[in-house]
Amino acid sequence: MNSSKRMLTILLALVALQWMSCKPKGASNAAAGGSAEKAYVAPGKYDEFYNFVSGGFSGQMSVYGLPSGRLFRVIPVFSVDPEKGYGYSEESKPMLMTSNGFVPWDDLHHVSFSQTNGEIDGRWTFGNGNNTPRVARIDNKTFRTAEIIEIPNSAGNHSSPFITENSEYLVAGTRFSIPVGDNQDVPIESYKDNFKGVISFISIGKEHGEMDIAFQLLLPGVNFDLSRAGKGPSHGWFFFSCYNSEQANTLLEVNASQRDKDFILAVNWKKAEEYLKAGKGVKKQVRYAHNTWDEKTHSAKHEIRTEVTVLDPAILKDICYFIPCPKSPHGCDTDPTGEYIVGSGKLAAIIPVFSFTKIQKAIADKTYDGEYGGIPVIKYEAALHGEVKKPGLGPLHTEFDDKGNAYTSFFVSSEIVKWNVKSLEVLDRVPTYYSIGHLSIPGGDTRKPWGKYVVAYNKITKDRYLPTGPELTQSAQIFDISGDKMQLILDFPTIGEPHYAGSMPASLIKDKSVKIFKIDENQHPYAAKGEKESKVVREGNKIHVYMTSIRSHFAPDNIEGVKLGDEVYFHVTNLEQDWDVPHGFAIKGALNAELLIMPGETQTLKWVPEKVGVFPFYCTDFCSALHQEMQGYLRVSPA
Ligand code: CUK
Ligand code: CUA
Repeated sequence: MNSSKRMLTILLALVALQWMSCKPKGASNAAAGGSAEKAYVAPGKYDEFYNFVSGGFSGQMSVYGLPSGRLFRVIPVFSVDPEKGYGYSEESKPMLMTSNGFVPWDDLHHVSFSQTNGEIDGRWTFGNGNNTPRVARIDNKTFRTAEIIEIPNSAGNHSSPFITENSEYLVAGTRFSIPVGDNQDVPIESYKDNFKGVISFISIGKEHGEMDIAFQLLLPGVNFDLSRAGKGPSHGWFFFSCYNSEQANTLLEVNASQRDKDFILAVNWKKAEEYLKAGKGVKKQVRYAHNTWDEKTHSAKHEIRTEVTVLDPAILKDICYFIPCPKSPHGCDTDPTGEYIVGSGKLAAIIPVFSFTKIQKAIADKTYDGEYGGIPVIKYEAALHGEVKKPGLGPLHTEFDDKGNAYTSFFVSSEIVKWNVKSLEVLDRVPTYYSIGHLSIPGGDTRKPWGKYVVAYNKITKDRYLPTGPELTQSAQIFDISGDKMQLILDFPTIGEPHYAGSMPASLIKDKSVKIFKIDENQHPYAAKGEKESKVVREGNKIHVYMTSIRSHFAPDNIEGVKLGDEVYFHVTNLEQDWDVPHGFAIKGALNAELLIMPGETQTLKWVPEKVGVFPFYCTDFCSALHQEMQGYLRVSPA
């Protein structure tokens, strides 16, 4: 057994032990008396922070309050959601279109917030889809998915959607290297020759946030895992962790962890911009979807784009640099000053911290250790600020407070470890219940952290909650970090598997929240802006019902003249102009019921009746004392 295999075996055994015993040693697993008060937000009072949490394979994002852990909203992103009619209404279906057709699922791992000058500005929240590589933008004014862009030349869009400090770019680094180019039908064995790692830089419109793929970098066939933008002095750079530098295409011989060190990739994206301007980019034909939600018509538009510009850093030598990083680096995080870059090797017993100043010097002096795939490899020691010694087992992710400290999650030893970024000294550790993945401090990935809480996102809960059959909830835990010692104050269950999450002060969003859509501004082509405009119009075999809803009736509410073979479109306009008075709509037997229509909005349910008869429809969302009466009938006659 070679040493790396032995190391892996030991670590796996430790993981197994951890999962069996599930009791981190020497710590109380309950919030101590007095500390629970810190998570208490009295009835009727608001939380201090919004917490946006990824839903993993549920394809959703959920929004909680910090520190109460109260769930406010689940935002469907890459999933259909009957509660909101997302993926059911004709208007929202195009959001989930891809170059492969309608894909109403994805695996959402990471969230990031738009930034201005390195601080969260509260405008947009982004999320990645791993499987059918996509990135979504959520409008924080409506808590709705406003845009989804597909990423070509990518598979397993894991290293995403991390953002630069003035929201210039989001990145999307491919987890799987794949064949790139015209011929995709190649032997898997030919990995080293034909498979490429690709990083996309997605530009973000200054005013409205529209995403576009500005350029892609063509790289050797490693797997990109996570990334962070530089800040302050390192603004203009991006750092990516990568593993499988062996470029193995099978794990059956533990190929992917043989090398003692994998890499952090440092990307000088300002340099890449210069090359683009100088026309060094190569245009490639591809197909990818770009879907946007129009706030005026309340409808999504789906288009296919066909071209990206690719830069090759093996030819353009001064865009990319590899830095050796021990043992399958997972997290890669930059501290608030922008000087320190923390790599976390999942199988390493130390945490290396790199210095941006030293990286710059190493590049100027060419302190290299040869090349990898045509890209210079900086000498480890030349880039290193220092190592955190024996911090714990299985370091994953690091966030920062506003006092120069770092907090790293340890999956295997199931704990959070606090250490000082400059001195590299370990200051405190607390157990998590159990097997933490990501952790998050409000603003903890930006230049301005609010170092009040750290939230752990755990993969396993075992004995923490009432059992719910074979599957138990995943969960988050809030720790107060305002003092020297971290203190557990609350456990709360999450929706789906939480990976990364972010929090921002409530004040950034709260007063900008949209309350209603103004009915006069509704430009939906089938809107009925008053009851008088309600009508039924036949166009060939299409029946358009211009329907209105207001407390507590629909107009029209008796519909006849529909024949078998017709397609019925219920265009329901909610005439209400009060906050939080949605109406729902569902009809008996329709395949894709239901709609939820917010005040001032028009949404459409398509229904193709399959039998003759009379079909009741009703409002599905309690709206008044007469909600139960809010109903109607539609008659279907033989063709
Ligand atoms: S990953 Cu889940 S714990 Cu996909 Cu960011 Cu590290
Ligand atoms: Cu409208 Cu219930």
